[in-house]
Amino acid sequence: MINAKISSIRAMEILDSRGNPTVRVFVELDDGTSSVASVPSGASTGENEAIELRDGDTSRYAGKGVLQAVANVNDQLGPQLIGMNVHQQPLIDRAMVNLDGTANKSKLGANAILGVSMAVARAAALSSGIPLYQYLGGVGARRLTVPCMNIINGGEHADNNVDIQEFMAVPLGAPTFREGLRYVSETFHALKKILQDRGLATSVGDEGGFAPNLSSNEDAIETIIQAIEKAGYKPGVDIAIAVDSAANSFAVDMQGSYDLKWSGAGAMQNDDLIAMAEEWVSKYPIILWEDPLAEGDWEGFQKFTRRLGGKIEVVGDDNFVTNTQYIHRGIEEGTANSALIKLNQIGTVTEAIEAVRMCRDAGWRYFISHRSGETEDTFLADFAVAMDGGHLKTGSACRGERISKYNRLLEIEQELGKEALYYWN
Ligand code: 2PG
Ligand code: MG
Repeated sequence: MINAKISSIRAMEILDSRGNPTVRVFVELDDGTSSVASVPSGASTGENEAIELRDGDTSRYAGKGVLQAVANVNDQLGPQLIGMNVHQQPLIDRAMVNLDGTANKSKLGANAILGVSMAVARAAALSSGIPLYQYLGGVGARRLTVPCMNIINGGEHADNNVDIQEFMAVPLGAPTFREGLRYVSETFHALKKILQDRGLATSVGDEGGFAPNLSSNEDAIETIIQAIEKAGYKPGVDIAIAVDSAANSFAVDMQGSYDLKWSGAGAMQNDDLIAMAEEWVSKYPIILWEDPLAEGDWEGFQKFTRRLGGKIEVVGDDNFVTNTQYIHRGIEEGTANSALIKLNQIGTVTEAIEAVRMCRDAGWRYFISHRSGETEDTFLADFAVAMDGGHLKTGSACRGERISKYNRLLEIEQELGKEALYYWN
């Protein structure tokens, strides 16, 4: 119904994929529609992310409880929003931002605010009788996303000796999303076999990628290339590679000094990391590199982009934190040519859309992303199609909280039928 009004907003504490508490929000409308949304949570976070409110009460979940955030939804956000037209997403999100009143949502919590924001968007879509991707993206939203599947995990997401956090297989040569997902899932299984044959661990990290101890960071790339071939695909043609260094996690001072501590490669300056990346990009079919340097190393990032930005997508995550203030600086300074988009880094659906708009207007790309701590909520899949960016990362072909997004994308593609688009650009 076009004028449906919010009649109830309630929250509860649930668990995320790491077994840590997170917020789930239920919204009801006066036309009988009800919706639910759950909030993700990161591990390798940027300094300027919107604040995830945690109770700090060490007698529960080692201080990670979210009962205060839940109470903030029930007692503060809900009462403020009841009676509002559910279709006025920007107005609703603005009202929450104003009620919080801080620059980083630290008073009410970005987890509280985002839960409401997502549940409101979903309720509006349900009430209108149109799919969420179309509600958020309009009737032209029909481009599926290339799934950048994170098949080797390292850094803060695993307990192995790999410094680089994510190595992703990117099925850019597939004709459809469904086929792309098959290409990289088969590669994931081929990789498992290769690791088994080498006597390496096939246990997985937080995002479902394997987390073996390897002889070096580069070994991860070479092993993935073997897996692509073993699965019957051509590296660089059918499947390319994307990397997220999450360099904050091995930065010494955030200003250009690094210590590749897990692999034992040791101290490096930003120039060394850039030289390493240049060598890899010349040798391997790498098409995207996220957070090659730490969030405070703006100069290093700029140098990296000058050297490699013409060849690959250079994505800022921890430095931009889905915040137009920092993305704007990045655009001005040529820090990157793409921004990672994570809903909970900024805390409302409207502001995440603003970040996407800023990227588009600047001729940048944007890369839609899950968090390492996720739930079974599939909001991200619809959001990615709505934003029309063409690629997303949502983990490996393993772990239900990752698969739920892939399965939702399969549904969307099926629903769109012949009108579905799929391509890398
Ligand atoms: C990242 C993310 C998601 P986290 O660094 O890009 O893959 O990890 O959610 O731990 O910040
Ligand atoms: Mg990242």
